[in-house]
Amino acid sequence: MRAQYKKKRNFSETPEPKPRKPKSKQLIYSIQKHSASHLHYDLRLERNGVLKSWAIPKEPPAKAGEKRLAVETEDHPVGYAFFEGEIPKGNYGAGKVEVWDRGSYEIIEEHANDLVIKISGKRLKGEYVLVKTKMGNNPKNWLFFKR
Ligand SMILES: [Mn+2]
Repeated sequence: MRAQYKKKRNFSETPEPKPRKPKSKQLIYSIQKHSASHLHYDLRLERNGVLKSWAIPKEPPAKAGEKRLAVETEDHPVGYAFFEGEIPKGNYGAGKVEVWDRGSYEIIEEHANDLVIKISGKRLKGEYVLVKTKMGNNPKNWLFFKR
C-alpha cells in the first residue's frame, strides 16, 4: 500500500502526507515508590490495554549484575501509571505513592516464562529481563534485572 501511494505522488509538489514507516509502538513504563507497611517499588508495564504490575521489595537495579525479586500483582488500569498521592490509613495499600521513574518500553523478546524489554526511563535505561522463577514455590515470583 505504501509503495503504490508513494509512486503516484510527487511530494515536492503535493501537500499530501508522505508515507512514514510505522514507529515501533511506545508502551507506558513506570515505577512507583510505594511507602506502604513495607516500602516497595511497583513496576508497571502497559500491555493489551492494562498495566501489568510487579512489586519489587528493593530499589530497582540501574546497573547489570543486581537481581531483584519482582512479585506479580493484579493488573492496574493504564491511568494508574503516573498516580501520586496518599492512600488513606485503613485502605488497601495505605501509604504514600510517588512516581520513581517513568518513560516507555519496547518488547524485545517474549517467551512463556520470560520477557526481555528495552526500558527508556530517567533512572532505568537499557535492556531488562523479567523471568519467572521457582523461588519460594510461588508462581507469582519473577526476577527482574538488567541485561
Ligand atoms: Mn504497591
